[in-house]
Amino acid sequence: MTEATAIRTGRSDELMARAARLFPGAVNSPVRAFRSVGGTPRVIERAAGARLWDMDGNEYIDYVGSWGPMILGHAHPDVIASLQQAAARGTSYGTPNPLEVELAEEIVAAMPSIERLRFVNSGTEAAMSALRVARGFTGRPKIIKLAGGYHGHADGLLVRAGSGAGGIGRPTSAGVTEATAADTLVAPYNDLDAVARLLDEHRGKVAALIVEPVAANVGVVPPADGYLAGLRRLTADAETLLVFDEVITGFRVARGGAQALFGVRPDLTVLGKIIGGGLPVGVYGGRADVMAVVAPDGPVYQAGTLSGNPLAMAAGLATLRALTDEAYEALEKYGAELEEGLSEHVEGLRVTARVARVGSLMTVFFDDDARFARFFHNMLDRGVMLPPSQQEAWFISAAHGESELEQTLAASRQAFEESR
Ligand code: KE4
Repeated sequence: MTEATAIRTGRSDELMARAARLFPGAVNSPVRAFRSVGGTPRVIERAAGARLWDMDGNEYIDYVGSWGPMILGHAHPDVIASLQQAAARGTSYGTPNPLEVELAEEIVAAMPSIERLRFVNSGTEAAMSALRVARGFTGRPKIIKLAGGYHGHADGLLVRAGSGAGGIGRPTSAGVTEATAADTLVAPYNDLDAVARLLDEHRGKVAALIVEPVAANVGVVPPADGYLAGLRRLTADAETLLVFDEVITGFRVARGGAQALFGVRPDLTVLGKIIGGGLPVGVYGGRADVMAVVAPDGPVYQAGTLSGNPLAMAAGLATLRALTDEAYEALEKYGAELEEGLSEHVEGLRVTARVARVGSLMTVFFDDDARFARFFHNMLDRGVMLPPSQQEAWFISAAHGESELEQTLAASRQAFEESR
């Protein structure tokens, strides 16, 4: 469907009208609402491989990938089979279970910096818990985050956040008290001097610095050369814990995440998305001496009814086990070819845009949001579903292949022309 031939049966719109009477913004997460691109979100009825189908029967190549988890593509047979087997044994026990142990062992094998970990149910919960652990371990009150970094919606992290929070233009979300925000210090991303100044001004007070080792909630912005190593050095000198938020990059930019790709060992790591294979999951973990403060061993409390849930563990395990070297090679090959094709269109058509990529994470940056919005809808109407925000990354899956590449590049050539 490279011509703009969207089918309208009204089924998607009817569902959205009902949703509007139930959910704020008719959605269960703000960025899905199309607010920064306009128009009405499509209601997706099913997905398989690299594609989605909406309630009106339109087919889309998917670059949202559920915001990261679907690195294998949708409805991967191993994941579905694993989920069916797990579900037949019951959906949740609230007790230790074998799958949580097996998934934890896969994670630790890939990320040796994680010596002990705890499963939770979202990236938000993982980041929030990691910072409570850092404060409990160090006895210090402050944290440093980077402007545009998004680490979920815990109060203290909704300060100069990216993703949907950045888009709403408020430096701090309503409902977050000034007192809470006061313990969150913010430095510009990729600016080591600014971090050094904060650590010096607040000497002995900073429990942790949390960073997305590849910024992906302001679009994709790789770390400057030496930046992550510089953060490692500065935080070690200040006895501040370095927390890598690898909810997006973990098992995405490399099997060992950004910490493997860039060779920097954090004290704590936050994971989510891919390790759950599309089911609710998060992990926080790291140095054994730091994690020793977590209840019931230590005084830092954290708990969760569905933590280590067998279904999420089963989907995560099947996903990590299917992420072979060949899968990573395919992800890199597709990402490189898509980046090259899009860049050729940008240069050939003299479009004011640029392409940024780290592995299978990508963003096309336009010089203004209105142009991005036009590009987004031109692509959507040609059967290519991009993340509906300039702040978000495109997520490529191992299921994206030659036909998706050809269709995406054909659609983008026309979409670039029409968005000028
Ligand atoms: P969740 O609580 O949404 O599982 O994870 C929060 C989170 C933590 N850290 C990073 C680096 C993240 O990107 C996220 C969530 N990512 C957004 C998209 N950029 C999720 C999509 C949404 O909010 O609907």
